[in-house]
Amino acid sequence: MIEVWGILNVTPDSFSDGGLFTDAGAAIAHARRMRAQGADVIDIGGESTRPGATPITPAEEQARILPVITELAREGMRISVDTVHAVTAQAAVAAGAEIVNDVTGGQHDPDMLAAVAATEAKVVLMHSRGIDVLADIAYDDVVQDVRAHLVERRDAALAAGIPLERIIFDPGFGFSKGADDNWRLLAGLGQITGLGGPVLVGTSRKRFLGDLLPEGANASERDAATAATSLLAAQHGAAAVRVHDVTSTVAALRALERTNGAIDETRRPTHWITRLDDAGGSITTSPTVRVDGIRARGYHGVLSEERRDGQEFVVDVELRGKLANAAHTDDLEHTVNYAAVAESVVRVVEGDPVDLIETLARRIGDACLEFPLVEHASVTVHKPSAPIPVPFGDVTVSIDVSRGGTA
Ligand code: PMM
Repeated sequence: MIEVWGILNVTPDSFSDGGLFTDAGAAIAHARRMRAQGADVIDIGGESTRPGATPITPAEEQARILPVITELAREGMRISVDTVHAVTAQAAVAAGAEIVNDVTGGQHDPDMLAAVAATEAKVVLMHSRGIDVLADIAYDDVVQDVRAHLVERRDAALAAGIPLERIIFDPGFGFSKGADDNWRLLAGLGQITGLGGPVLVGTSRKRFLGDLLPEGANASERDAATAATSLLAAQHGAAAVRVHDVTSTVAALRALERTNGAIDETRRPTHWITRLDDAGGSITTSPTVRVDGIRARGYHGVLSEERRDGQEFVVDVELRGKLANAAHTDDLEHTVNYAAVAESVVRVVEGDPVDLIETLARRIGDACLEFPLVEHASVTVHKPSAPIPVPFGDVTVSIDVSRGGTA
């Protein structure tokens, strides 16, 4: 399952939970609760990004969060520190934080990237146009703009000496984005993955989710919508989600996990994300190889003239199986050679005559399964010249054949 980061705002004024955990004891208790609910990481912030929140000094910020980080790290929790200040990041890492989550991607504090580079910590580079969540929200193409910005921040982080393995990307839902931008970004998340590192998604209780609820619903009523968008993010390739209510999102992600576990790997619809490439962080869908309109003359049919004169058969095949690696290796060995498939189909059509197109389709399916990486073949056989005494367009028979039997 993807990681769930539980949000712990040790602030008097965060937008949905401000003031709840300002006391270190209450904050620690809440973190323990989130861990019990299934949080993998606790993301601790001491300064609110809410519009109009009072800026605080790094010293005040540290006074709020360091005692909490120290205790939670002592208890073995994985901690991320949500800060835009380099000195706070350094102090938090020294206190046991393993991730620095900077909502400005290192742009607010010019010392941030170098400060992280000097530690072993990971860094979250989030897309925003500054700390002000309402700032400047015009985009040509929000997905491509966010992607380009994250590439630029990644390159700045690399130049500062942070290796790629320590970089996490975040498109910054709700930060300098209109409601439609957020939905577009969620739909286009697959284009943000593949930057070389995992993607974190934080939709939790954000204003755009309010669109889904009755007017006047408050921020804490957005948890079901958060669970839904976190699940969508997971399906689009996110490696982690950052949420306030851990229980609801963990349940949603477990539902996804159970469903995925129940589906034969290779029978997933191709638009499903099937693999998170640990090495590159890029996402690969399980490819489907199709060859349509393979033509060959055959002598199949129940009528004597069909057996005598033959006719044209047209075949479409769609192949699925262990083909995902090819997209990474660029090696023909890791997929199926469609020219060889087409030749094999022709051999079957030109081979021993049978009465029924069903039998022919089945034989073609079996021939496809002789290619070692192919596990499923969908075959459609067209018989456009079938002897039918009325005008008609086409006759087809389709069959699915899988290793271990016909589907
Ligand atoms: N959102 C908030 C704060 N920090 N950090 C990351 N990486 N991604 C986010 O989307 C994000 C963030 C907004 O405030 P909140 O702490 O109340 O959710």
